[in-house]
Amino acid sequence: MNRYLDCSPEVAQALALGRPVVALESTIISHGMPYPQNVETALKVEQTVRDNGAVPATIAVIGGRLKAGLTPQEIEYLGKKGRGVAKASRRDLPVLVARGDDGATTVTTTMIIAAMAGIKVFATGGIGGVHRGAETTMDISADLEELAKTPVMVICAGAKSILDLGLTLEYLETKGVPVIGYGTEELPAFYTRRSGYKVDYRIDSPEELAAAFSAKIEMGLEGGMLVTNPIPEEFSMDPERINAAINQALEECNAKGIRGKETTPFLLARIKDITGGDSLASNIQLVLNNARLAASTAAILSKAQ
Ligand code: PSU
Ligand code: MN
Repeated sequence: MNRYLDCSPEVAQALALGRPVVALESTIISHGMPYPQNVETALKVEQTVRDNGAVPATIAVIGGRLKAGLTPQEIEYLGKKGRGVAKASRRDLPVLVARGDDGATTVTTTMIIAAMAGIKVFATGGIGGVHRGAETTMDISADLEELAKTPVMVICAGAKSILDLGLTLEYLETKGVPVIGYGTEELPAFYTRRSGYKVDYRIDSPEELAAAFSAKIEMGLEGGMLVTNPIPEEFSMDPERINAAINQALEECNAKGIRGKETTPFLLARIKDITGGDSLASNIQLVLNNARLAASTAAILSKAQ
């Protein structure tokens, strides 16, 4: 264990005993949803992980410490401070840690810290990817590089069409990251179950997810695995309505000249406002759905140890 990492007592004990643990990210808390729904959701996601037989490890940087497992007070702090907490990607960790600052961890840094702690499964909402127009902006999320490098299974609801989904899949193919559809052959598009793009493989059970991930690790192939789990039908949104909101948010983003790490949080917040909060309700449900699958998969992986 490295000297910058603090596992909570519960997470440390579960890992020492080989019990299932599921990593959860904190950018979704500080930057992905408004207060107080962000805190309520983060606590509900933790409870869902517990109800399905695993220990939740919400990950963040607090006072320069890499934290795996937060107290409810720490979750409240990150949620209330919201965008006042730095969005921390791989490049941000050295200075944040050296200065003793706080950071909300993205998919990238949650994977990094999960791997340091020895956590294999991570549930979230959506991942970053290749942005539309990346051929000129070069805006490609560090999440894709991390999936190529770090051995963590990331369970998400696909990617939002704020991204170029086709280029995102091409990038993952180049980097050797398996893209799995859970119960589907089609890449889900976060708010909707369909995108028109195919995943690499369809897998229908947590057992098979665990087996594929174990095979990858045991063969010494570096990097993670991306599991895309479609939003439950009853919570999915009308594709025309959500795509109109996404297009409007993208136009505003371009008109305002927003760039770099601000792009994704800006788009997420605008989509929520334009849809009058309906997208937030869907967002919460898909995260809970991913937490359930992650807990079941982590339970199988820990039995196989
Ligand atoms: N996409 C979502 N919800 C999110 C994010 C992305 O649908 O909350 C967050 C995640 O933390 C992800 C990060 O890792 O945004 C990607 O940011 P960027 O595009 O700047 O790499
Ligand atoms: Mn970016």
